[in-house]
Amino acid sequence: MSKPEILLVRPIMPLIEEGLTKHFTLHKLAEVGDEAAFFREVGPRIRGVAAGGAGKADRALIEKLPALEIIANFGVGYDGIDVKAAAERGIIVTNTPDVLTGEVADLALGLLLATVRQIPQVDRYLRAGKWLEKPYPLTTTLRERKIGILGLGRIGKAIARRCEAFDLEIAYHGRRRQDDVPYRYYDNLVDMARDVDVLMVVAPGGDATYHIVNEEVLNALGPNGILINVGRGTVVDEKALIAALRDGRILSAGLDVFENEPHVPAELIAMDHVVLLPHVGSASVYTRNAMGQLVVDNLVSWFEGKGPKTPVPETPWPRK
Ligand code: NAP
Ligand code: 8YV
Repeated sequence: MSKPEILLVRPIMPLIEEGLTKHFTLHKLAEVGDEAAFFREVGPRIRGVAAGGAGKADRALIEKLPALEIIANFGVGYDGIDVKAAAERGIIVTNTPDVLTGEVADLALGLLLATVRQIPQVDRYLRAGKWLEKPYPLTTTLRERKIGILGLGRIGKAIARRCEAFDLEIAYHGRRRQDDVPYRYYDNLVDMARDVDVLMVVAPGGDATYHIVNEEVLNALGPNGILINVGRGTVVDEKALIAALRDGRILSAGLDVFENEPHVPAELIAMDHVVLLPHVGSASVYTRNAMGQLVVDNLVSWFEGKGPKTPVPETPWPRK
């Protein structure tokens, strides 16, 4: 029997490519010259897609693949997949939850500490020889700060556990109260922002969260407030954030994600009171390998008839 045919939307880590090659016939969209001819001739045979990061699977792509059964996303956030278009066709979408939770939570705490104590700025100061002239100015502190977590899911809870060890008072906002957590719930994001002085964003992207951290939320966070975003760039209105940072309406920000990655606004790059990371929350060899293996395992399991390992809630398995 011939191997199932899989489409790689973008170049993907070697571990995934090698893992998939053992089981499937791979087609790489990035290496296709004439895409129209490819979709006409090969498209009808494609049964699986591996996507993630810049490799999006939108409705237009899904519509070109009439035999598509499964889209395996590299990443827990799947805002790059048109999950509605997939669900309408009964196509399963999988993501990579849990295996990256601790790594991203570690990075979130690192970014919080780096932002509060200005660790990258202090490093730059030493390297520039300025310590020889005078000590670095005193910084703000994490002591006595309250943290509000926007998106108390798997990663949000792992961040909260780490914040407990730092003696931070913790609150959260999401669409619903969670009865099994000891933290204060806010059903209104502006109210939470007013009561905390660190807003930690770890919510998914997509239409429902687009720009929910807006000017009103940032003003409520206030002049001592710090915004950390490890969720998705689209959750924060980046223009409003730049204005709030420029005008001193919030103190600073630590950002791992941006609205239009990998493009970061020049205004942010020019600011010395922000810490900017190139979307590295899960970016260790250990964790990226685990994510990659889960992409392979989902596709292999599906085509062995054992169902997907980690389907997203919108395309449950067994189907409802
Ligand atoms: P998760 O377990 O699904 O948690 C997501 C949380 O967001 C849930 O608690 C949910 O609570 C909340 N949420 C969802 N929609 C919301 C809305 N419209 N308004 C307010 N809250 C909302 O996901 P996870 O595994 O923790 O991952 C979270 C996100 O982190 C991913 O989607 C991804 O975007 C991001 N991420 C970033 C990196 C990085 O490298 N920086 C790495 C991994 C993940 P309710 O259901 O109660 O609303
Ligand atoms: C990845 C992420 O860097 O899992 C996610 O949602 O944002 C990160 O772990 C990304 O998805 C892979 O490009």
